Amino acid sequence: MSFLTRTLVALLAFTTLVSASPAPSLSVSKRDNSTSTSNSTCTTKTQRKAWHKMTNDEKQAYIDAELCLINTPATLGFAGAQTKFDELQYCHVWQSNVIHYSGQFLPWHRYFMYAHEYQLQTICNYTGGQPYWEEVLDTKNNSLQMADSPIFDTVYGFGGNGQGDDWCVQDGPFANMTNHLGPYYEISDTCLSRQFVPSYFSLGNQTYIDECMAMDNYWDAHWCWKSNPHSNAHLGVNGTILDTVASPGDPLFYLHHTNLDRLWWEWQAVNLTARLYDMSGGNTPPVWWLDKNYMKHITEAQIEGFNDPTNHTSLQHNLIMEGIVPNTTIESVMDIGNDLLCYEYVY
Ligand SMILES: [Cu+2]
Repeated sequence: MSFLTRTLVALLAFTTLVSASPAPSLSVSKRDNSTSTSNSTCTTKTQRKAWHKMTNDEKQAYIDAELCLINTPATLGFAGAQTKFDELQYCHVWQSNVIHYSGQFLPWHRYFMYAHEYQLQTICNYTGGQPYWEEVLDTKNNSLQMADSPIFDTVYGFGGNGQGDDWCVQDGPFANMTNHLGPYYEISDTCLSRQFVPSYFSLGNQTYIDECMAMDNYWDAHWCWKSNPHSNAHLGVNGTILDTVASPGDPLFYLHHTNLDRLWWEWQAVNLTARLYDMSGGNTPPVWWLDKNYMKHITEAQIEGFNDPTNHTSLQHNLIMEGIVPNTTIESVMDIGNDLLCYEYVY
């Protein structure tokens, strides 16, 4: 597949999500400012901050830790994975056919962000929390201010747009980095690429966030979150992060999905009684969707690994992390303030 073909395939996949977005609702729930959680004994929570509001020292510490993961040799023996950063990407590659278009979409990615944060802390001595990219700050008045975002700073950010025929990123801390996995399931060396499409970035604006906040059950909310607020950075940044299988090859992936996690948590926090453990959805995406995204068909072993016997996603559903962190259930990641996750979002 050529770069252009891959881009078109991925574009088609995300565009489907966008067009499948539910109709806007008129009522908007107010967010409960309390971030209190139930059954929690964790006391010192990891603080997750917006990149826009971090100090330069905090940003530098995160960038250094991410570069450390990128430069630390792999240990788990995954095919093609040369570094600890690659191992995380490998985990997403091989789970990609069950973690999108399914009930576990939000909880799996929540736990994946935790796994990344945990590795930064335990392997690379990072003492902060996983930052998030508060994308709505870059979409004021529905017009794109993406290129001006501090997220793309060439010193205290992730570098800017790609350049040249292959749209390789050539500035910033991750300039000329090599991905060893992808595109899709391939094992090959490629550059980190970005090819901004400014018009898509407005999908992260407040209108679309309000639309999702107005949903009153997990299925509707999850479908809404994964549509516009989720698609915005994948489509708008484009390149590596648009690859539905190998997207964690762009370090920005972790800031984008942590923002999505924050939005889901905000939605949960509006009504913890009803939403803290609200879960639903199917365990497996439709075959036509897998085919359209060039994803592998789901195996019996994968289905057995769910430990969730019907095709209705339950709290007992297993989240598979390939040994990077122990597998756990959806139930154990529903509350971000519990003993396992023990983090909070700082505004
Ligand atoms: Cu994903």
